[in-house]
Amino acid sequence: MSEEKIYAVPAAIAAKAHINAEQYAAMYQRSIDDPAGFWGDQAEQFVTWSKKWDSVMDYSFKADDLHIKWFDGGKLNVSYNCLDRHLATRGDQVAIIWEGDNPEVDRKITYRELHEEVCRLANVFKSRGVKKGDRVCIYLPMIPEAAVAMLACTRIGAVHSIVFGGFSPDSLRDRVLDSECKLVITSDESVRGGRHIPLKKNADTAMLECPNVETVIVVRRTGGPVEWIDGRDIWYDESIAAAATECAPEEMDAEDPLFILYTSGSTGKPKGALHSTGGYLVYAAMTHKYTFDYQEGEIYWCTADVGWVTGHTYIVYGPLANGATSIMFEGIPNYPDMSRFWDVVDKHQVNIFYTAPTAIRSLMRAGEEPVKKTSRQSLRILGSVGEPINPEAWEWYHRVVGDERCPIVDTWWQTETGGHLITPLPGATALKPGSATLPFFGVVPALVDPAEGTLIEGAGEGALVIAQPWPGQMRTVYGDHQRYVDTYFKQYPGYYFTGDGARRDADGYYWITGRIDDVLNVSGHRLGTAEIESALVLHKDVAEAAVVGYPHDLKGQGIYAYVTPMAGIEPTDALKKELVAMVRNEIGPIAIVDIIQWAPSLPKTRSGKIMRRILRKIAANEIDSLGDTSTLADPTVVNDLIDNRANQ
Ligand code: 6R9
Repeated sequence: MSEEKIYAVPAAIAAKAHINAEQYAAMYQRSIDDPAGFWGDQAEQFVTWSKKWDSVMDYSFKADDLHIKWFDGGKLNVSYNCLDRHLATRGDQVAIIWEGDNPEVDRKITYRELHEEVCRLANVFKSRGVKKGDRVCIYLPMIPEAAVAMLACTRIGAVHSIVFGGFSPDSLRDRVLDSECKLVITSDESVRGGRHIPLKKNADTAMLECPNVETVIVVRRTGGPVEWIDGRDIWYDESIAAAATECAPEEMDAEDPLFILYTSGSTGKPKGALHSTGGYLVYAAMTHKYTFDYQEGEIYWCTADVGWVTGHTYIVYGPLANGATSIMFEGIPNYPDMSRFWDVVDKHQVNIFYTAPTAIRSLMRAGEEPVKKTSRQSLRILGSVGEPINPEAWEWYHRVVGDERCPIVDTWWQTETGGHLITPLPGATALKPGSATLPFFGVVPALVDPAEGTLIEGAGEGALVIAQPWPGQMRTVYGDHQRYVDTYFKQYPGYYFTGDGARRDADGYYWITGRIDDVLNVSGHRLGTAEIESALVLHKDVAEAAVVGYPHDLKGQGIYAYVTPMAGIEPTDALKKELVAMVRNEIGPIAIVDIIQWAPSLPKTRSGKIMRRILRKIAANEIDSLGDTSTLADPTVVNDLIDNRANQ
């Protein structure tokens, strides 16, 4: 049993770690007993404030009085903390190493250079009428200009909303409209695995229905062809060249909004998770330092995209607040070959490496040779994020990539949480493969019996909730506070509901079992079943659709769609292809339906609710454990679905 396996903290790691096991225990205890004292100290240590806060925390998790405030009354600027305050001591240190898709192309940007470019772009934003509180959409590939744009927003107090470059024009449009962005920054094209993707063209299509966007700034990435709208479109390089190199940082309140990031939920369209300034920055910096045991001068590499929360917190804000050197990688793990990650590790002498289980699993398939032929001696700490890491992948990562020398930090957290909530600390926590282990400072996880709503004490399994606030927590759903309350604070009164299930073992270690709501996690990307269903029913031949996840070797979860065609429509393979293309076009290339099963009808309760529990079981081929089907309006529907199960 993998659970029996325990990896002690390696002596070499413990010797110089920021936090050892005793320190973790003592600090954790204080963070719970005296949260205001604890967080006040952390806020002093990690962030430079232009004015100290009046109160450390003020909150209520009660649905009818929901509010969460951290460091209220405090004033700060995020770009000042990530740039200006480092200039005197590390102006010439590299802040960002950019590794291009092409292995021969890279670029190093010092803190001083980054500071200057951020100021220039902030001045361009201002000249285009962007003011404090305005929203700016960033639709860029993994190029340094993405980090520059984020920091330039924070410089002037604008709120950024990054849309992942893999999202379709429709997804981009919906997000730009929802947050009423007035400026969009994009590039001519993006490059991944040698392929060019026309970002500006996507943006142009989206902008046809975004009348409030006054300016589109275009970064020249490839020099590929673009269409141009005079007056609206401006080139990034030309405009920053003409801008002044100084821009005073806007003084922001701790609770002023910092960014919006759209994320999928159980129902409806993706929601804009809104993070605020002070608490988020404290939490980003602190978790970056302690979870990765980041030591001064180390080279740190998180392979995520800035379009996801991991890229926000652990490529840009956390590392730069701590004055680290952060790698930004434009490419993919298997281009030009399966050694790419490890070649980059050797090339830049990476010490801390943070990636997703889906990448590990796909590399594992190619065998050990592409890894073992590289040195990787610089590596000290490995990290995992995005989905549960299966023990086999964990062991391979540990043995083959880390040569059994590097602790793996399996970090459980969410877009909503801003930073790590359950994670080992390299110098403090003995590891169990597949477990995210123990809570970070100030985090109080609890398990609730989903049927009874009662708390589970000791070892057990249930819905994972959090009992106390932490500074990095999202504050609201942009433009829809009620949705925030309803989604996270209604189901289990007094708790933040994560949407995940978890098991706690006898040592108090947490094992995340995955989403227990209608959110899929496909290759670490979050997708709502409702979004995919809406895309499917847009097709004129589709009457109804129900989407569930099923276990997939590489992706973690695959997308399984039950589709009911319109009366008289012949269900064909050609129609299946059209539907797959339809979803991809509506949402983007991350949404590829793996399996479509034609369903003459769907299993529904008498009140018309689709019983997804049953659909999940059929998709997972667990037909022996369907559970109670007696509440179905027509139980025979289930037999038909089982008999016609699509081949996997
Ligand atoms: C950071 C991020 C959040 C969901 C989360 C959970 C899953 C993330 C995990 C993990 C098990 C881990 N998840 N990390 N599950 N172990 N270490 O991924 O944010 O895109 O919002 O996804 O991802 O299900 O609820 P986000």
